[in-house]
Amino acid sequence: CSRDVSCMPDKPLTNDGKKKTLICIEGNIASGKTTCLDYFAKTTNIEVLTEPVAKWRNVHGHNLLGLMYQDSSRWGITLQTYVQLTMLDHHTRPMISPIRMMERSIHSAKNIFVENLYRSGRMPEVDYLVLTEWFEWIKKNIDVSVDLIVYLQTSPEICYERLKRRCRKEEKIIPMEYLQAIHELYEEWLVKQTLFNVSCPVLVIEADHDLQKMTEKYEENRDRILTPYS
Ligand code: DGT
Repeated sequence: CSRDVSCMPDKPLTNDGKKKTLICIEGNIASGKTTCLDYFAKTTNIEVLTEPVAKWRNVHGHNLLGLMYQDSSRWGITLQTYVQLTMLDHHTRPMISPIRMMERSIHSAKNIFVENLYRSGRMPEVDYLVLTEWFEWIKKNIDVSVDLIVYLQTSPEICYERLKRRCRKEEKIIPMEYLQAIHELYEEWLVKQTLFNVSCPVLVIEADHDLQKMTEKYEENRDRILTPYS
């Protein structure tokens, strides 16, 4: 997520003059992002924004997420255009607390999901180029910067098991290969950092464990995540 910061207005300040902070929780489908956000929402005075997935499932009566899973070559560009809009809405929404935690970001929508559609041959080059131009324009002209990425690192096999268990109807047709491809892109982007520029620190948390152990992990990492910004 490289960006030209020189022309960007500073992030708004809180009443006591502190800079506002955005932390994004990233990870594969069913990696446990919601559980992580729930934990921090319950135990701290920060604001939490979950992924706008409900909107993607009901665009004036159309289930865009479902359409994309049924026929990604046809509906990929439509979903990604809408995801980009809803993510931009989240990034630019006025902050009411000094720290905001957000599920995924406009950056993963583009760097992971659009990239995957394109690489797998399910998005034509021209759709990819138009989305890329939009994305670059947004980064240059609107502050969508992130202060910290928390990457919940899972194995695709565990995500597949969790996905089957939670039984979201649109996701029934997701094959293991899709989770593997998303996993590889996340690793390239956030761990190897060979895919796109990462312009903020990344904290990697192993997230294959059960709920109890994950809660302990969030407790252990709590200061590392929040203290620099408190
Ligand atoms: P969690 O708590 O880690 O299990 O995550 P969820 O279930 O709250 O959210 P997640 O990551 O599974 O995303 C919801 C659905 O939306 C899932 O089927 C993946 C899909 N999705 C999210 N962002 C994008 C995107 O930018 N493009 C595409 N094609 N699908 C996306």
